[in-house]
Amino acid sequence: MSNTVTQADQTSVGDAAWGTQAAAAPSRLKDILSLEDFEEPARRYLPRPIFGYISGAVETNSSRTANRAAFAEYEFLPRVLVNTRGRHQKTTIFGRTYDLPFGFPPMGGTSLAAYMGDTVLARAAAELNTVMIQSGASLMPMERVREVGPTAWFQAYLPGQPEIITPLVERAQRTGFEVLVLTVDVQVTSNRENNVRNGYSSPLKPTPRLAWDCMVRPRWLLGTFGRTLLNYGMPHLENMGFPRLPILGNIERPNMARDGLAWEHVELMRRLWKGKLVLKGVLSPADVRIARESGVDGIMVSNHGGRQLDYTVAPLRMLPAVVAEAGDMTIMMDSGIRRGSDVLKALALGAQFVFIGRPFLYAASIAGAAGVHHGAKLLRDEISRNMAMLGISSLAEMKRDLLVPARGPI
Ligand code: FNR
Ligand code: LAC
Repeated sequence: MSNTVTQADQTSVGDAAWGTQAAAAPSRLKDILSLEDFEEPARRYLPRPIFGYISGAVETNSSRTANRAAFAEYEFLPRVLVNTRGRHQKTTIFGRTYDLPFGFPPMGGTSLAAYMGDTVLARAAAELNTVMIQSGASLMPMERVREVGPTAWFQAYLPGQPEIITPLVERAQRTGFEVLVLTVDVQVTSNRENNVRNGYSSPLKPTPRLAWDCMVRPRWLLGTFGRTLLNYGMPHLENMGFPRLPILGNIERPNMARDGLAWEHVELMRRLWKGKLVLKGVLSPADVRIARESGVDGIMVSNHGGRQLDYTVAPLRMLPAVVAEAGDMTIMMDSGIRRGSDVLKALALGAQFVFIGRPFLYAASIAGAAGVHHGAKLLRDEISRNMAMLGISSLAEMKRDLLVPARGPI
């Protein structure tokens, strides 16, 4: 990779390892200068229904748009003449110290978009010493992902049925995950008109249109899907708590009564699960309080990347109120983060860790592990540069007084 791609900050900790990854980045990544730049090559690589599923949101896309807009509501108030040559991004959550303040959130269908996507992301996260969360809607058995990803967490999709909850929680426990994430903002399938328009469904229905959409993406057809079929056979939903279900076929998913999931089931999970328990998709401070009282260890403040309830408030805007109710719980956030400046704003508003979804899935699609490492390096360099210009050497110093409301009174 040429020097024009990023100006790596040579002063910060751990640069030797990053240098190796940078040298290995293939030339097709040379024009990718920011996380947003992964989207266009991914659109050209992926079949239309799959790209549409990843990039899409719900109904009017208001939440997805507002997630990005929220970051512009805050500006930096930097401090100067501070020696930051020893700056680093080490972040401790749940008793483990990671090298980065950002990780990869759960994304269903990852291994359909990227060859071995779940293990690629899990392994890359371990190499980067950060967190990857395997989705319950993933296409590789959790046991295999955990084997290559010692820093991976598992995210469950569960209905309000103890007979489904108990075996899945026990399986994740046996597999050795230390953190279990329960996603609570998918009570029902959301109204994703873009999926209907683009011909996406899960499982995918074999139609002439789907065949055509795949044929016009030969690199994906051979390099991702064909290669998967050849080496591993048809991908299946493996971790949903119902029998394995192929990702392609004229089959319906078993109907899971997720709208019956309630706090009593969180209490059941709390009794069963010995590790850290996290709820993903909580936004209301009232729910944060109940979570705290129920013995939950962490909250991911999230609106699912704007993919569930349209017009749901942008998570960034709820952070201060959530933190006020959090007690000892760990507060994490995702939805709309694309820049190092976004990460730093979320940390200033009280998040201890953040996750970035779509860009890292695109990165894994178009360039596998090298793409994921390249994306992580871009973001890590942005954070490092911004830390120097803000006058901070550790992320614990990224406090609210380094922000001002955009265009508002100071
Ligand atoms: C998701 N997300 C998600 N969340 C979850 O809890 N379980 C899941 O299986 C999925 N699946 C999924 C698939 C795809 C393709 C995307 C893009 C997202 C939501 C995800 O974890 C995260 O909350 C958002 O992606 C964060 O927003 P950004 O960074 O994509 O804007
Ligand atoms: C999604 C589901 C899998 O966001 O959570 O597509």
